[in-house]
Amino acid sequence: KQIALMKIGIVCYPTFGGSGVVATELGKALADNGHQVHFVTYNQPARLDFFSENLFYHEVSISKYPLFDYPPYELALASKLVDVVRFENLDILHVHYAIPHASAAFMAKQILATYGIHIPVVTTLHGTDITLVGKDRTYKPVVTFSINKSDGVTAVSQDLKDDTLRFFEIENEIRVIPNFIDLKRFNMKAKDHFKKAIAPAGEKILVHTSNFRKVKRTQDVVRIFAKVNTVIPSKLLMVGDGPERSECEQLCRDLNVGDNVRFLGKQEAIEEILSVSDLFMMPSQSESFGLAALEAMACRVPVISSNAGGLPELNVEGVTGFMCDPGDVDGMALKSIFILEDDDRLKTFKDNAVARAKEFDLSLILPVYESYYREVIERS
Ligand code: GMT
Repeated sequence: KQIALMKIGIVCYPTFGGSGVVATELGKALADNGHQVHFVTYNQPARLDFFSENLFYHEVSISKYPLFDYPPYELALASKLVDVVRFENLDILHVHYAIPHASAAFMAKQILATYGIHIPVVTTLHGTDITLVGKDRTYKPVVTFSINKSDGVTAVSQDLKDDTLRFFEIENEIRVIPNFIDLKRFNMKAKDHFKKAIAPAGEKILVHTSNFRKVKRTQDVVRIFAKVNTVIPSKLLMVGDGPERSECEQLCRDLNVGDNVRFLGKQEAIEEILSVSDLFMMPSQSESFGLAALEAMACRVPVISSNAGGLPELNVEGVTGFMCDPGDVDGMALKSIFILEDDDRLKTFKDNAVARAKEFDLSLILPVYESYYREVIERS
């Protein structure tokens, strides 16, 4: 169905984190489809480093005064939103993350009403805003209020929707729209020279990508690998950076697997690393969707994950990989060995992984967002 072109404002954290990636990729795809997309953030979003006639970036700058111990970002954002909506004639605002984006959008909406301008606001819940931050009582009243005051609310998995309804008094309907993947970018690339350099004797390659926060249980990745490595000649690639990285490096030395583990830090061309990998590890304590696992599957990599949050909605048990309880290092090691020990079995899991990823292709999810925007504009 042909959707009329819209002017859409997008608010997100301009980082490599999943919510920033989803927001940026969505904005780029909407712009490719002819919509005019205005990003409003404090920094150029990480993946928005090219020119497109339909893409605009408005920087929220915060003046520093000695009086402010905590610069009021939310107010600067709300003021910027008022400005952008008024002068760019936006049709809708889509904010990613409840704190502080949904509450800033609510304030902007109230101010705009005084100019006789009505702007519908869609809030997308990504996970940490609900599962970690939102449950912190400090923010609970604001999160509840901003969700209830949004004109549309989406969550990236059914599990996140259920959690939100369980922990907050929500009167609004929440629509589940899962994360998506651009299969034109994420697909298996021929990178044999890289594979030979990493695994010269044909060892299997396990991989983990994250921001190395506690919730990712990165030390479990090392422990699982240490067990797998006793049975299967293998290498581990740890991609990304964050607070747990040095603990993981120390653990590699303690477990005597340092020679087989490479810490690659933050990497842009993640699809090239995934393309040489055989198994993706995501043992997270909590994970609302697991975009990094979807990126791996798109590059033909099966997934060993925990069964936390929305992961069972992505990883199909015994088909695209396996799931165990968070912290079940032995279970995840056994399942990893099961997949890696037989080349025919590994190939089947790889084929299944990419087939599953295709169900989340951008071309399928983009129209869902477009018609949701239209629905929200029409009813509000
Ligand atoms: O996983 C992170 O630490 C980043 C986090 C974020 O807030 O950007 O990602 C969350 O949103 C992603 C996009 O919707 C989801 O795919 C991730 O599962 C989710 N992370 C967690 O729930 C821990």
